[in-house]
Amino acid sequence: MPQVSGAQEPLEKLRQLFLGFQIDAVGPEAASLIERGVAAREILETCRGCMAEIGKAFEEGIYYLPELVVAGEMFKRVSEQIRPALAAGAGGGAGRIVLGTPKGDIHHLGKDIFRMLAEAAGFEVFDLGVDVAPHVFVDKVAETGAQILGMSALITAAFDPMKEVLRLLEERGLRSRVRVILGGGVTTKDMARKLGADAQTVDAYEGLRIVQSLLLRAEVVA
Ligand code: B12
Repeated sequence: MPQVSGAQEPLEKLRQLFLGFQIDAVGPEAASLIERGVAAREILETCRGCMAEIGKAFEEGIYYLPELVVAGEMFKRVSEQIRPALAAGAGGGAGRIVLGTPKGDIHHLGKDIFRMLAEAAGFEVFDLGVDVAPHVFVDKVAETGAQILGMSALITAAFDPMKEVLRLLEERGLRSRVRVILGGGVTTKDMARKLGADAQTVDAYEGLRIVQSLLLRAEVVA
């Protein structure tokens, strides 16, 4: 079971509330941390770490689906509090991103975080939601002329649909004009390479940096 300690540094209290499933307390605590100047990124990382611990306990049969559901709700409440801090600096015209969670997977919290950050950095994001069929991703890339396609995967069942997206992009002659980035807890650099994606990350901030640099490189090549 996740360990809850007695330490009290700023983020430790949030961690304890999260791991203690204090659903009504996590939002206010996140708001208070923001007010005290703690970076949104640190708050996010703390909660993501808690989610991973809860996920591990689920895997080990210590927790069940209801705990995952509550964890998802707690993360949503924290996100709502830090949204204004993430959205600071919104601009426009940075580029277009098609984003979604592939077929078979309904997790969306991490995808939503990446979307918030990308929009804040001036990207136009076409968020297709969850359980998205391969051809829907590809149609949207064709329709919008997006330079980036982002897919978020939290379960291994999403691998085959992602592979199919890459195959369809090739088949329809779109692969050379769109950069593909994978994110989400279950993705790895190795699997991204095997699928033929351009990049992978489990950190939304790093994802944003990668997307910006992929676009710069695309401009140089064009
Ligand atoms: C919350 C949760 C749920 C919630 C989801 C709530 C929601 N609205 O999204 C609910 C209860 C619905 C759920 C359901 C299930 N879940 Co679940 N879930 C989790 C849990 C605990 C947290 C996931 C999460 O939101 N993490 C927090 C976010 C912020 O992290 P993240 O997604 O990695 O995102 C970050 C980065 O990766 C990045 N990012 C994310 N996407 C993208 C995209 C791009 C383009 C970029 C650049 C960056 C980026 O940005 C984020 C911030 O840095 C994980 C455990 C874990 N270790 O993650 C299990 C976990 C993912 N679930 C799991 C399972 C098995 C299931 C179920 C099958 C359970 C069941 N028996 O029904 C179902 C799946 C149903 C389906 N078809 O999808 C397994 C998957 C195992 C596997 N390898 O396949 C996990 C790993 C738990 C485990 N250890 O067993 N789950």
